[in-house]
Amino acid sequence: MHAPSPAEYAKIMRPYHDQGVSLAAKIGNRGPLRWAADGQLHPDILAAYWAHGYYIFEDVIGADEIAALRLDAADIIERAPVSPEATVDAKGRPAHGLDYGKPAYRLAKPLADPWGGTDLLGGRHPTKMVEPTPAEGAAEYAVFLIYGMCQSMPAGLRLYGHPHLLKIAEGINGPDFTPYNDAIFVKQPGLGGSVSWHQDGITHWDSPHWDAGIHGFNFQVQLYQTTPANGLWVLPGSHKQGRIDIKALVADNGGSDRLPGAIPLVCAPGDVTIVNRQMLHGSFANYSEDLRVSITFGFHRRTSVLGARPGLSMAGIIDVYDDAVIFDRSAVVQVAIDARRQHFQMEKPYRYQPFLGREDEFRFTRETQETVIKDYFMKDLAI
Ligand SMILES: O=C(O)CCC(=O)C(=O)O
Repeated sequence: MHAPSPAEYAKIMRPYHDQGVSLAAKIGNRGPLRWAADGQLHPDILAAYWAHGYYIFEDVIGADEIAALRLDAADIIERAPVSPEATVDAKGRPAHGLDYGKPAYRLAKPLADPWGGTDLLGGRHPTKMVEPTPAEGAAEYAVFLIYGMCQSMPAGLRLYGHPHLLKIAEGINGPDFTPYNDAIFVKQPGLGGSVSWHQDGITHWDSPHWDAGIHGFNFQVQLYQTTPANGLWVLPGSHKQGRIDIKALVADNGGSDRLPGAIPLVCAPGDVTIVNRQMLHGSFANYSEDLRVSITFGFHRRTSVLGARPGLSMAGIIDVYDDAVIFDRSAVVQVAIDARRQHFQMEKPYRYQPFLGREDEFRFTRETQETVIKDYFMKDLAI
């Protein structure tokens, strides 16, 4: 297929969008957060999540908090380097994050698929998405992903300690859950690249303990309205299928990346999705006029991580995830809980089981900014 223009691509995608939206409406799997009488996540929501592999929680993050997150996110998007090798932003200022232990940004060519068909990230994106031709005069690179929000964004750190989100993580992974990583997916209008179809999990597919929850789940907190054109798509139920032969699936679909049965996660600002990391999911190049900024962060069962060898970007960086590494990375959650407590004084903080009784050692202070938050993403628990 020749590379379509954004207008041609919009036409091609239209019927697929309509199909996906109507399928999503049939499944449901969305609504406000609901709690059971014992304060746990409502069992109906948990059952719906385990049945389909995703859930959309509506209106979880309040307008003021979304506004603060938007400001922080806009600031670091603006301060990105202009190219992968550059040390200055588009205004010629020193780029943000130059002193970080790992690059804070992943840039991509406009409307491109930077991972599809490559060996990157364990080769988990084996096929390439359609790459439309960007409009004339488009920037040479666009921000694709941003890492390290707990260090870069005060509102991002507070979000990481959100009591309702952490209670959801507890409901899915148990009270001793561990974090995974965080990354902000940015899809600027007419520039945002695609994320080729993939399953996130890497390490546990052949485990004798394999089940639908062994690779954890990811939140996405949506800062703007998401649409079928700029949003994340998932194949409902695919988290229960084991490792999927994505190449064969696309080949059987005549080589098209418009996989049948998939649905878009259409959200309002402040909605939060959970997506099982074993789900087949991906997103298309954002030819539309709508910005998407999705704050993405995941959580695991502790039993999945303890003793595991790291995968994805952490492969070869840490040998094995032992108690000490898990504790160090989990401390970010505890410090985030305290950063939130200091800011939202009327809110009841989440009580994180691994740190019960040690809260005073992990307050949000100048010291823990250095000892816990600085370069925390060098210890991501990636499996
Ligand atoms: O939001 C997107 O476009 C991609 C998200 C994704 O691939 C992930 O969370 O693993």
